[in-house]
Amino acid sequence: MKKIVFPLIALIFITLISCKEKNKNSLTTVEKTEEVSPSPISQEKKEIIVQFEPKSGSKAVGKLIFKEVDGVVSLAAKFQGLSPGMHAIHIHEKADCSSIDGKSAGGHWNPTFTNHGKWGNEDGYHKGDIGNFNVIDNGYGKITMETTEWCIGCEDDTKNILGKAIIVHQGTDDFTSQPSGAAGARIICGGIIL
Ligand SMILES: [Cu+2]
Ligand SMILES: [Zn+2]
Repeated sequence: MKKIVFPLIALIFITLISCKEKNKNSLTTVEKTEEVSPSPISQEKKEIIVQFEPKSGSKAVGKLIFKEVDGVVSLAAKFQGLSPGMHAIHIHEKADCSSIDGKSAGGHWNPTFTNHGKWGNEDGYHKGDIGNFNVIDNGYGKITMETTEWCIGCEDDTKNILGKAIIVHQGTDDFTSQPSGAAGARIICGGIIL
């Protein structure tokens, strides 16, 4: 009898421990899933963080946030590793930054089929013509903007910036050259995607 009872107790003991372990594991899995799952709140708040990749051999980095509140879209961007001076920044047609020179993003986003120009110009400007921003000697630059002419994910194709790309250029936008302001190489690119 003793011979059978001992292994039986041992078996029950092992089963109990492994059950506890299993519970522990499933608990941690649940916690982890909660942490990594994309938050639906960011969509309600209509906020997009654009992640950039350097293009055309540059080493520039940057981060840009779009937010929409009560029909007003704001943009706030910071860049690092750019050459000092004025750099053009635009919204281009496609959230495709795959090519080495960034040209996969297409031309300026121009849903109203107008001329390229300075934002607000009476002779026309593209909905993607954000403009220029200054980069100081240490390679840092930033730009902010607010407009009611954009939206994040609305039905109006002349306003919806989703699925487009942000491009920063090596040169300055002269606001007159067609179709893109003669701003030179594309040195940083990021898709406007959720
Ligand atoms: Cu551009
Ligand atoms: Zn343009």
